[in-house]
Amino acid sequence: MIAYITGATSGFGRACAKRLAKLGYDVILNGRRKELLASLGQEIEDKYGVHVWLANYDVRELDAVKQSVADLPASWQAIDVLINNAGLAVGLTNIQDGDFDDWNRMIDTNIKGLLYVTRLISPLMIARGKGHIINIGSVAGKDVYGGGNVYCATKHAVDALNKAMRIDMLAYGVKVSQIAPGAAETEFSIVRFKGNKEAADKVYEGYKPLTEEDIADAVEYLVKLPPHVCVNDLIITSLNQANASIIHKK
Ligand code: NDP
Ligand code: 8X3
Repeated sequence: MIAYITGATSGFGRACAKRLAKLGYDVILNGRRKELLASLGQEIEDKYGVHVWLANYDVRELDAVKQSVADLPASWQAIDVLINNAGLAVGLTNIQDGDFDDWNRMIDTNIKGLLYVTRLISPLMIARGKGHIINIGSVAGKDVYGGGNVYCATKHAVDALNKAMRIDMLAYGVKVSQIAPGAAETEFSIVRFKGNKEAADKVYEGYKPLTEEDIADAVEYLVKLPPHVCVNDLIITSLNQANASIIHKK
């Protein structure tokens, strides 16, 4: 069994990579930070005794994605699970104050990157008549919140693409599932607030947010389902969060 995880150097991606390795999957790890990728790969090999392939590229770079997939040895092309996880929010401002570069980073990573990887990996699954694509969306793909405009739009796009992929893969035995998490304490807010840890910490004050392990639990549940069962969409929040904009804080 082989799992391909984008954005594996941190947060959900890292936890899912470890969890799938624990379940016996050989893992293909993607991310931009080469050292983190290498150390995670070593840790996984040492701890779980599975094989690891490093796919060190930026999902926004189509040529790099193509090259990396083309470089996969035949034995690594039998991918059973693809987790489209690489993504980010950058900034939290009203549209009229928005930063063009922030918008491009989110759109290029969260939408176009997910499309590039899916376009190149899904034919490998179709050729084998099986596979499972798990898209990491967000509650921000179900609702919007102040200042979240472009990030929310990218996650609404993931929500739409998840539904569309489900239709497109239907005849080929390939499952498509979305996990749409609420607030989880990872590097997400540090990235959103461009390294401002104080602003990032405030997001998680006054309640217990989700953890990366909670999302790994959901992935484990999805990949363990019987072959005839496909969960199409899974919204997961902490006890204190009702939707993208309402969190009950003490
Ligand atoms: P982290 O910031 O902890 O992890 C993001 C991962 O994405 C990192 O491994 C990063 O690796 C990778 N990444 C970012 N840009 C690129 C790129 N251009 N190419 C390749 N990899 C990239 O955040 P999370 O784990 O929280 O986020 C994972 C996903 O979950 C994202 O899609 C996010 O939108 C979504 N999400 C997060 C929620 C949260 O509250 N935390 C809630 C709902 C959804 P590197 O920097 O090494 O490239
Ligand atoms: C990430 C969580 O709170 O920005 O998708 O919607 S949130």
